[in-house]
Amino acid sequence: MSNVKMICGNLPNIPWQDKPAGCDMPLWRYSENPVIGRNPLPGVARIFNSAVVPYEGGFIGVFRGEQTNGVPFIYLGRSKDGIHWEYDAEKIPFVNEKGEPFMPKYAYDPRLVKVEDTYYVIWCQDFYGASIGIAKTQDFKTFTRIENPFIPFNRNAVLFPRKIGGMFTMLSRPSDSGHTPFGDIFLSQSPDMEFWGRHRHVMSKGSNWWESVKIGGGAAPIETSEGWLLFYHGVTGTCNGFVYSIGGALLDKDEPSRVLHRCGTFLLTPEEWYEERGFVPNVCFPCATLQDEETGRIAIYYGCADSYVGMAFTTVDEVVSYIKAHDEASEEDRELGIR
Ligand code: BMA
Repeated sequence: MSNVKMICGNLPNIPWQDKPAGCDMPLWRYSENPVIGRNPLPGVARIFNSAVVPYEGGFIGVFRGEQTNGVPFIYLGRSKDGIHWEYDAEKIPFVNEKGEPFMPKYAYDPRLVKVEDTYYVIWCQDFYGASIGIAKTQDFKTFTRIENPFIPFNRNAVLFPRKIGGMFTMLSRPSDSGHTPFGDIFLSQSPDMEFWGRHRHVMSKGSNWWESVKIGGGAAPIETSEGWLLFYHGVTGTCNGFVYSIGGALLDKDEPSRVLHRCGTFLLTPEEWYEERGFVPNVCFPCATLQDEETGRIAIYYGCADSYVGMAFTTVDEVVSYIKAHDEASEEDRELGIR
């Protein structure tokens, strides 16, 4: 039993490995990483930055597949254990509300979040500039696109797993047309997943060096007795390019644009060959977690070097106490975020 309670239901078959002896960080990597290697299916050179949920006693996921023509798209995968995956050969066939084919030009960095009885796939796509696309499904057979939530430019949209104050709630990072040289996390709400407003600022790119260039939502926040636990990515710039690390924060339960605690150090940063070496070196990009209320276990899925998928583990007690012990939330982070 954990001291900090997650409100997420039990998942006894969560993928899991105990913390190795000698590890003094709050997250530890799966010893068999990466769990998805190169050329995972015909026509797809790399899978990374992908999201999974429990489904029908096993797991299902939406995977960023970089096709051999270089264009990213989203593929559906299924797994019995959350570690070994089988993919549909074809891209997810998105349709519009009339049931007609409606494919984005490209789609990347998908998240997958269940709210009430519906699963939402959220991704980055072209909407006369980079922005966010969303589709809903209840059976993982029909994926119906709904209205794009934001005008360009925007990235890293992450939906909360339940309505807050009766509203769907989403994090995102307004951005520019390129490889954004700036970026804070904002929050928006909607009564119906169509009209988005009540925009709030959540967190600024850090004064901490490891996240000094930009930050972006990662996995769907996990509801805990200490607030919403958010794993996000923080980016720094070096003379050899960006470095993406995983950070952690706790957001207020009822007003999640207020940051309660924000870890001043990264939770995980590129160290292993599959994180440091690849199509884009030095990238750890979290997109999903699985969690088990009973044991407090959390499994994190993260993209590695834009080439692989890796997994890392922690417990809610361990990560929450680490975030609190290294809390460096600023006054601005703690505000409601409206001016
Ligand atoms: C970001 C996104 C991610 C990618 C990262 C590193 O802007 O495009 O998909 O993992 O850059 O290349």
